[in-house]
Amino acid sequence: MEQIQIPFSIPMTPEAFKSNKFGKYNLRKLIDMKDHYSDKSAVEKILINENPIVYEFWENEYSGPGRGLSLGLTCIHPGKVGKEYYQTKGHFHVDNKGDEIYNVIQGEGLLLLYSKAGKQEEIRMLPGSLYYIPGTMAHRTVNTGISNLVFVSIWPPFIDHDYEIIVKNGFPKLVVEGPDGAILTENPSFNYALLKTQT
Ligand code: S6P
Ligand code: ZN
Repeated sequence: MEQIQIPFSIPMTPEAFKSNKFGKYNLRKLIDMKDHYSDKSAVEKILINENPIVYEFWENEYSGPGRGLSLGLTCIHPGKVGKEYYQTKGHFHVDNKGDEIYNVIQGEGLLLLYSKAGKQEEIRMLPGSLYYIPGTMAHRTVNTGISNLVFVSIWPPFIDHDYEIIVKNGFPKLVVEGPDGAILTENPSFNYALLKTQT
């Protein structure tokens, strides 16, 4: 990929990242996400007729000299699979390395976090707010609104993302539609014992 000239500026919108071919583009459609929803029959039902886009993100990994910063932009589309809202896969940073900053531009959502040591947290995401994610905590974002949830992320370069344990174990909480909007429920398939075998 072409190295971006530094310094630079770019509008914090999916359109700008798309038209500037800024960073590596990643598309996640429902078929890619089928292991990340607890209601498997709801996934299969949708896939009979369509394979909707759940989210897209652009990642610009810093690869220049010295200490740089990597950055990306994520756009989660609005929608649900059964009662569960559209969400990212979620990941750990390998070796618990590298904290991260999220800055929400548009939409509303929830940031789900947990650590292998048993700490967990769920934080509301709103435009104009900034979120500090410790490198020890897995993070997933959920779009609980009716428009795109768009946020910028900034992290130190050379971080590997670990998705494997999330595929097996999910997150401690599910975000589902309640009578008056999104609610958090316990994920019956989540097993802390499985995490104890991980470092
Ligand atoms: C990278 C950062 C984000 C996510 C993006 C997609 O450290 O946390 O750029 O990669 O939001 O989520 P996921 O879980 O599919 O990587
Ligand atoms: Zn991350």
